Amino acid sequence: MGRLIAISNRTAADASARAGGLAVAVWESLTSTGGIWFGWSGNIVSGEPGEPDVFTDENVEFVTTDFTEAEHDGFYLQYANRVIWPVFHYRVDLAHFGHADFATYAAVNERIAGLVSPRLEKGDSVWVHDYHFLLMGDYLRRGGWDGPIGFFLHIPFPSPEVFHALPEHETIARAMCEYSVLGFQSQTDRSNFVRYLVENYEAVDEGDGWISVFGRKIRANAYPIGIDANGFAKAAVSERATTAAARIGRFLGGRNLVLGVDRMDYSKGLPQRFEAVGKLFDHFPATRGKVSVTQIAPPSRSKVEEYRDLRTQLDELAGRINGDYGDLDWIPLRYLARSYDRKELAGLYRIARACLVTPLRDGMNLVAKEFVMAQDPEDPGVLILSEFAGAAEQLSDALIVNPHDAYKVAQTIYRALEMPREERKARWEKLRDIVVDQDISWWRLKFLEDLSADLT
Ligand code: ADQ
Repeated sequence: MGRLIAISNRTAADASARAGGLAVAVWESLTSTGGIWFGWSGNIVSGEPGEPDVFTDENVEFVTTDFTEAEHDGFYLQYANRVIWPVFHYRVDLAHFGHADFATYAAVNERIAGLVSPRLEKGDSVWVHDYHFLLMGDYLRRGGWDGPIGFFLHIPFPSPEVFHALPEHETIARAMCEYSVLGFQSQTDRSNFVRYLVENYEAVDEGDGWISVFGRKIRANAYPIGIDANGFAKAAVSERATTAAARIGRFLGGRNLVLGVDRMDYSKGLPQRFEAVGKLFDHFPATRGKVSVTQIAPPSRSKVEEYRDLRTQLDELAGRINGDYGDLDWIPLRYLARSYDRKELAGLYRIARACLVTPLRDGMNLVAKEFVMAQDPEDPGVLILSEFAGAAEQLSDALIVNPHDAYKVAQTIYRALEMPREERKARWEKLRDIVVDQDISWWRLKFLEDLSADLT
């Protein structure tokens, strides 16, 4: 394979950002082949953006550009995060549609494509990431590039009926079909996309991922993203992890820990989860005083109104549950609105008796996989996983729940707490095998193999 050219909203230009899943995978791919990584610098400027910042680290060149205030607002805050994000997570009710914002979204895709096109050389492969750049392939084709372009969608692709709510659905779908390979997190997402093309544009699913549509053939497959599984298992027994576990252990005082770890986002189902916790203490009185639920949820996108509203809602719900059930020496539901270092999180996962991963919709959900890898093989905790997380397709040996059914979630938490060690071990071993086999390197190689097949 020749050079790899990656495009994502944020890059790992700052070495400390290379700890996250996506950043690690893209960085590994780029260093193994050499290449260029394009994206936003993270800066917002009041005038014109000026020349991009170009620098090299190892054999990777970074090309990052500032956004103007209008671009940051229309492209990032509005169209990406207040239109695509809610619609793709089935929350059409939260979308704020606006033609002007779509125009800015398209203009940013076009401007960044304009930085990429002149730097492309024969033999290169382009890999575009996520919902910020759905139109990138189209602009690169218009710029004259006819080599392979892959696209990976980190978030769900909604059912055709929901996708139709997007006023620009046809423009977006046609642009997506300019990619050579389209990657989705799950079979559900892939079949939603294909069904949309079949129902609207007489596409034909040719098998083995191939689809004929708009007079050409493209490839669409599910490539479930993984984590650095062995690295995470090591992190869970590091000194930092053990110290974090000991700190929370002092607070627990022998009680069982039920843990949640999420970015504070309405797709993660946090109010519904808190309601289920209330039902746990209500319907299963044996848990009162014996279980401590801790939810870690650092605020994200706090410039967006819906995210500020969520924060208020969670504060109220947690306050009410603690008011109703708490006692002088027991806080039933602790909610920490901050982030923790990866090793500290690993230590917390390891000490938890159960982990609540109950999003209403999620592309994959890496927390579920991290929790699995952090467990003590001799005494593992139980994963409670939403049927609406992409991870549920792979992790079917978790306790699978419908996050909207608060009573059932409460009952499942109780079941997890009562589960005999033998059953916990048997379930965990199956989960671990999948997370180890289908790790981050497996994901990257599987995608790049299909992308390079397009070169022949
Ligand atoms: P996210 O929506 O961010 O990712 P997720 O997959 O769970 O969701 O990844 C979150 C990451 O942030 C995990 O690595 C987790 O450890 C970390 N994290 C969460 N809370 C934290 C905290 N309090 N402190 C520190 N770290 C924290 C998007 C999609 C997902 C998809 C990923 C990758 O929405 O569906 O799985 O991209 O493709």
